[in-house]
Amino acid sequence: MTKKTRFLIILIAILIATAMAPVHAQQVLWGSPANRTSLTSAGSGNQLDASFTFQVGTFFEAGVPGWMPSAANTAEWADHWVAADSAVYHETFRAFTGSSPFDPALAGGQGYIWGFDSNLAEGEWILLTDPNWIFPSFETGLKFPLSWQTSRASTVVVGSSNNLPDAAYHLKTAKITISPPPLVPAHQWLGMFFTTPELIDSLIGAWNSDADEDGMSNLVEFALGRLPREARSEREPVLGFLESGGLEYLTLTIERPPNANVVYGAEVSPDLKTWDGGSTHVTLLRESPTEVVFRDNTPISEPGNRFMRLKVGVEE
Ligand SMILES: [Ca+2]
Repeated sequence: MTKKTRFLIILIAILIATAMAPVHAQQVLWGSPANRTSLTSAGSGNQLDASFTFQVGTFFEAGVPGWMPSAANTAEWADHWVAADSAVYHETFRAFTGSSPFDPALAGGQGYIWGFDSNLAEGEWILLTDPNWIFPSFETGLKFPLSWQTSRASTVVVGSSNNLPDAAYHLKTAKITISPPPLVPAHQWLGMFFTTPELIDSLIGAWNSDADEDGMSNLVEFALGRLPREARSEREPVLGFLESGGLEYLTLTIERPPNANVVYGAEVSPDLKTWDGGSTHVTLLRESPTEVVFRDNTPISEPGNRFMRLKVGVEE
């Protein structure tokens, strides 16, 4: 009896358009003070970690900034939100920091800092703002950066904050239900993990480079909700089997981050040479904000081997 070979290959596809930021425009430096304890709603001992993303941005209504978020309308936030910059929570420094380039579309908008657990369809959030946080207009003529720090925020829409030096925590997220997290734009995700010189280094910060040498490109790490600079064996695609009508088929299950604008596909092959995709060869069994499952249309009980591979695409 011939032993069936099951194999998985990661394939990448990239669609990228780049935009140049205007020179000399006013930046916003934003973040939180270092070495302060920040917690989830579970409280003491449950510190924020690298699964938390923070964004600076504003809420739009009918094409212009101005929509008002509240604890009562969290389900609508993601639809109104435009992120100017994204940052990952740094576990060692217990803080996050970012630099948002000037964007004329946001000029005059109320600035917010939104923190959220980026791999959950609904999870732990915090949203802070301050009356002084207004996205700059180029016309102001100011060239020096603005500074928006969570320690200076006067309003916390969900979650809580505390600035006393001996407080038990600085930031504390709140449990949010039935509300999707915001998208993390692909180029902002790269900027969360790589410096500007690294982004143009083809061995480190390019989409098809593998900075942590774990066998997955940065693009695949983005598509799977993994950390591109830490070779942790988590959130890997899983090959499985499904019995249907007395026949057994290969399946491929992807745990997807709910806030990445990624297109997922699967291809199948009898020999690792010829690959076929599309509905003739592969069935999309299930798709949810946190999972995608594909099935090979050819049963593994037929003569020969069957292989499946994941194909991901991202448009910037
Ligand atoms: Ca990698």
